[in-house]
Amino acid sequence: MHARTLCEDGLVQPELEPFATRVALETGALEPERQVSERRLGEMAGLYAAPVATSSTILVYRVSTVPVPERSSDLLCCTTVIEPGLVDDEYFMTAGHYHAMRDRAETYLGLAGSGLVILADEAGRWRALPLRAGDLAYIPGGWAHRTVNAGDDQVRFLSTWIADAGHDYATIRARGFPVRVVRRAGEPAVVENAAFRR
Ligand code: PAN
Ligand code: ZN
Repeated sequence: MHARTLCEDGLVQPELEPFATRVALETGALEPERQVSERRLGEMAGLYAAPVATSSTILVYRVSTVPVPERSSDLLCCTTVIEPGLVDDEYFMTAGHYHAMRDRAETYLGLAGSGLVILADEAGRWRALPLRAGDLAYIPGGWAHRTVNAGDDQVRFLSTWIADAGHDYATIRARGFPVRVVRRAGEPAVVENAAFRR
């Protein structure tokens, strides 16, 4: 146990005050809102199969975070809202990452929309999990993860993960995922990613 949290009498001394945050289910916003980041299409050039203008300011997703100390005894939470859209035939998605501390797990709870979580491990295995309202996706350590908006409405979900995990985006940027999610005859299809490098 962490030395700082133990009193002389052996009782755990809490370090943080309990607090409540509202998740506005109809928008994915947090109330109060403290830390918001937005990912625009131009920043995602190279992640989609088709070329993307680096100047594009089209909003792809927004992340609202509940800030807490980034240590193993805390949990980070955020909501993500992915807009509906396509880049050529590839659905809008998050950048995707491994956790910098590879063994750190995470859960996603779907709040709205029709999403898919694409997972991959460093041996090149992949999985796809559904993410609609009420779906809980469990992301064990060692699996990179990316969320795809495979529908026509916003995808909104709540993530919770061990707060010292950190994010490794560079590995995914260099290698990609083994699969992509594309629209075929109006329906989402998971297809091999020709550009994937193990
Ligand atoms: C999520 C993601 C969030 C945005 O909270 O960070 O959905 O995706 P990218 O981080 O890939 O841009 C999570 O997995 N946190 O660890
Ligand atoms: Zn993560």
